[in-house]
Amino acid sequence: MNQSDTIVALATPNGIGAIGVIRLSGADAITIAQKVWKGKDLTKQASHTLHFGRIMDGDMELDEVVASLFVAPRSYTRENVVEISCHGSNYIIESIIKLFIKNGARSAKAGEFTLRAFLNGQLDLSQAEAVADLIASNSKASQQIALQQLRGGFSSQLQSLRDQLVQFASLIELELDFAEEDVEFANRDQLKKLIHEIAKVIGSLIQSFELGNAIKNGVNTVIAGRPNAGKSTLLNALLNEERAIVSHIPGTTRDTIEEVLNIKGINFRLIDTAGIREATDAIEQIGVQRTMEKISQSALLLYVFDAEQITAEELNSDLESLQKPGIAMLIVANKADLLNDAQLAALPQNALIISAKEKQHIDEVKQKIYAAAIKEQLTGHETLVTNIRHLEALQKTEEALIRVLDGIDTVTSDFLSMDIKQALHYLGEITGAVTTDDLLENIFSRFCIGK
Ligand SMILES: Nc1nc2c(ncn2[C@@H]2O[C@H](COP(=O)(O)OP(=O)(O)OP(=O)(O)O)[C@@H](O)[C@H]2O)c(=O)[nH]1
Ligand SMILES: [Mg+2]
Repeated sequence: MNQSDTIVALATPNGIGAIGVIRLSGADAITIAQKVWKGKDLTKQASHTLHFGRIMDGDMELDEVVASLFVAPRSYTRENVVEISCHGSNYIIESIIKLFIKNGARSAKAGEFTLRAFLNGQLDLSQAEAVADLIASNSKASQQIALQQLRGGFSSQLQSLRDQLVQFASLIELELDFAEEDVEFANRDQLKKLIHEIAKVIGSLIQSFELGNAIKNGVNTVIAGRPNAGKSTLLNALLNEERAIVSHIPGTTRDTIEEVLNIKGINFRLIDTAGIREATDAIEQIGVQRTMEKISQSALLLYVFDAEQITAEELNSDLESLQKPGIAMLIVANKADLLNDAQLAALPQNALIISAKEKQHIDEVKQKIYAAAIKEQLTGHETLVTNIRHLEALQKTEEALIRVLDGIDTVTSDFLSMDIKQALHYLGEITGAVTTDDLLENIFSRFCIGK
């Protein structure tokens, strides 16, 4: 990717809208815009100003537009940037982009504006990734953590740890130069203390991934149980919408049904499933298989049973067979409206007693769902790791730190130096202090064009 080109792309979504915004960035952005511009001379205007004018293809007027001017380095990419707000017709947008290309710009690749912002020092890598997360955020909580990461909460924390470690690395390097004399510039006790400190931060960041991932990607929540337990009725009650077919015939739901439910800013992907039993036909059998697959891919299982019909043996055998490590289970006793007091008293202590049909205690189910996934109070300001790439780099950093600690009193400076460098390398991968072309390509190709 050539950094000196001036690039152009539509920054707003494809399709018809009231306006479309076309973004030009690069050394020649303003002069290229000026070539097709009828209005005040854009090359003579101050940064951060708006100008009304016309885009001309030769003598032909294409549109009346507003140009926003950002003069380097005071722009998102730190290059000259012109944003043209035109009328949102596909024809106009395409014609203007073509015109800019004819006059010396080239089409931007996915994420190229943000890549430039990163390469020009406007954002570090984890902040650049936060831009993509922010664009993709679809709930309050996911928007909040993306924003937190964009503000640099995550990277500044890592950066200061890394800086301290760099100091030690250089002292140890110095020892290498004096290898003959057996001197120790880097105080080993201080180094140990620092490594412990860093390892603690890294450890808690690694732990935060579970929650971070839940917030960013939603929590898979399966509703499962025997046929006719009222699973689909519960799904509908939770969504407050007649989404799934409900009937008195056991085996009504055959395929899985997925819908997103937002509880207090977190997205839960509710999955209603085919009732589990010895299937009576091939299609139902596939349905039951799917149920089992969905359960194994979930973070949370709502086990629903018909409190009027089920026997104690059936209940115990269900609970035993469905309990899986790593999957939280909520036990929901349904059809409470059909039970007398004695029957109610006989239900398991830990069961949530509800009537899906009468919409009784549905809010309690929601609260329990939320509490099962989100264990601590969210303030919106916590540093949470949401990105698999970061998680992997953190895990590798942790491994390298453990090697440093293991060897600190026994190995020679050169080995110690190697392990510290490894830790630095992986820490640097998160913020972008260490990058490779592959890594950048991988990250930015996932962005949308125009960002
Ligand atoms: N009385 C009463 N009936 C309920 C309740 N919940 C569901 N039902 C009834 O139980 C029957 C089965 O409900 P569904 O929601 O289709 O059950 P399901 O678990 O999805 O069943 P399958 O899809 O066949 O596995 C329907 O006739 C519902 O009206 C409840 O809380 N009280
Ligand atoms: Mg059903």
